Amino acid sequence: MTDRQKIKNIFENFENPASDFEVKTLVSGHINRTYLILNHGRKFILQKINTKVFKQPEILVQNILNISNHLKSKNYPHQFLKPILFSDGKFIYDSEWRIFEFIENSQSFEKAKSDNQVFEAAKFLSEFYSYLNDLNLAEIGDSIPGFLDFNLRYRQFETAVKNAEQLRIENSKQEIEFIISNQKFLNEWNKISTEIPTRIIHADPKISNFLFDKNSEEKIIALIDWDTFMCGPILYDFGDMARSYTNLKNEDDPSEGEIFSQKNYEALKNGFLFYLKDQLTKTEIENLDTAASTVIYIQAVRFLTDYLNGDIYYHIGFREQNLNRTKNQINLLKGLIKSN
Ligand code: GN1
Ligand code: MG
Repeated sequence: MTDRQKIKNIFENFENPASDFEVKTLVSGHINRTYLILNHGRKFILQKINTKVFKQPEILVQNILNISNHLKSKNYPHQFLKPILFSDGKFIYDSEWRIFEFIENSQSFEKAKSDNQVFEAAKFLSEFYSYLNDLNLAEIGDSIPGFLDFNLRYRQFETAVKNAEQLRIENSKQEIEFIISNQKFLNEWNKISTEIPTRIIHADPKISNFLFDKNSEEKIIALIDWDTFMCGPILYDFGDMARSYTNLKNEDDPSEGEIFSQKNYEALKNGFLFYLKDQLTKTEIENLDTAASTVIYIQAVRFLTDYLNGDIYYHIGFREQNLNRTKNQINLLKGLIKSN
């Protein structure tokens, strides 16, 4: 059954059965499929969860509910995700569909626009965490087992190199060599990882996961994409923000040239520490740079692994996209290293 037919079924079983709904495909994210639905003057976000990646969608839904209930109980001052029940009283339809209220009057950005914008996004996340710091870790399930296991990521890369088709190996020879000869980033992380505490983390705080006021490039109204909430090192989130906010090029732009923004990196640190300064441990604060370089390195490993595996994980729009994404991460990592 196509997505469109499925969506028709979903809406026929929804609140007041709808004959007049409009479906728009939204280009967002590399994993799930996202649709905007216009129905009786109301707007919804309907998503098909990629169950190859999120093998137990009920965990992710429970995490979202526990977090939104916690924020509600603490009068969190911003908007947050509100899942909607299907007519059978469940939050997941047919094991893989879920629906949210649409957050109106917003816009999002694929790439950071300015250091002020970076500061605001990092500060917004920092504030968000200050509201979660008394939420029990037991409330949050593991949405993707192994997601934060960087050693596993490296082993998956090694396996992919062994099994890849020759042409893909040849096309990515330089990138494979870069990953193999720069394992120091993984080793540095391994040295600190036992010393850093486990916290509740978003695990995907890239700039496109913040909704901004539609008339402002700096006023944030909500943090979205809560699927990867899990327990882990908050330094992962810092590293992923560094990966996203300091990149002056698109994530799949492989070209050489100025790519790393030091100004954005400083703004990120200031914003991130805004509400968290007194809550983080000394090891966490001293290892922001380690986190940035390791997370960029691991993202390069992940894109390259997927390229070698024949593009089975990330959606691609053209054949070499995962290789281009790998090159972009490697260039960004080189930029970060040069500036520090
Ligand atoms: C994926 O699907 P999306 O765009 O939200 C990925 C992240 C990567 C990101 C790179 C579950 O996120 O880990 O950092 O792409 N999500 C998953 O842009 O693997
Ligand atoms: Mg995501």
